[in-house]
Amino acid sequence: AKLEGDLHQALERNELSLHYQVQVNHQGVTTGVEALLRWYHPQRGWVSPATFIPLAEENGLILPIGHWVLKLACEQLAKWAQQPAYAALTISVNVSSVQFQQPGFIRDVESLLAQTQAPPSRLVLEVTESLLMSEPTRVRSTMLKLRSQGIRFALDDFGTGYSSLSYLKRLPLDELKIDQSFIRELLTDKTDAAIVDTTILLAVSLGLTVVAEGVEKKEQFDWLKGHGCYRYQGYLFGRPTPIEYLFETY
Ligand code: G
Ligand code: G
Ligand code: MN
Ligand code: NA
Repeated sequence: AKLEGDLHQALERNELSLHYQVQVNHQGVTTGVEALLRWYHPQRGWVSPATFIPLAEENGLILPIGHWVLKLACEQLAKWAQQPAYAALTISVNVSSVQFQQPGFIRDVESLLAQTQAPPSRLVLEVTESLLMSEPTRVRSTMLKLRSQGIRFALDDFGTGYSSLSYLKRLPLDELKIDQSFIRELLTDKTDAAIVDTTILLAVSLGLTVVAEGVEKKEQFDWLKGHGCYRYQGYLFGRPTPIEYLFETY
């Protein structure tokens, strides 16, 4: 309960920050970044979003926090749009189901894009299988409205939730992110290799971009390249990093 109380003040006290992790293509060239929230607590040090996001979802703080993350990402996209070397980069933002399903979500995203002048086609919203399950008809309609503005959607942590292939058919998805738990032992575990291989084939034949997460070794990168995956994210290419150091760390 103490941690929850502190979370109320975290935003005002500037304890939250946004780190970015690069996504690369098969040549290792950066195509975009994923925004990852970080909380530096004055006494506890770094608190993982895996700990505080569930609390924030329960007490509603995910709404102002999620808004703040989206605002920062849009401001960054607007800055990059002015610089030819960065203008094509995308920013992927994790969107909680609670945030996505609030009645004002479409309006909020639209007004942030308008205020910041961020190019909508560079914004990727990462949603999870649990969101798609919750209220498929309404979720689909929200996705279609946002997509008509050019915003793209990625299905995050693919394969770890209650995946139903019917979502892939009915929802306007652009990207599928293979969860890092399948990548970790890809080279030694035949089941993981079969799952990843099949997921890539499925995604490609549906016209979706596949992103492999948690790529840490050159050998995993080579295997994935050889099996038709064209986007990668993981420590091999870069750790989540403050924006100032993003393009200087490797
Ligand atoms: O960055 P890290 O691996 O510690 O993230 C842990 C979890 O927190 C991941 O599931 C990630 O999707 C989630 N997460 C990170 N940043 C955000 C954010 O800005 N919003 C939401 N809703 N989840 C986030
Ligand atoms: O659930 P989501 O995919 O949004 O969470 C991404 C999480 O994975 C972040 O917390 C990020 O810090 C972590 N991550 C990113 N790359 C790697 C990696 O190569 N190895 C491991 N173990 N974790 C990673
Ligand atoms: Mn994610
Ligand atoms: Na993920």
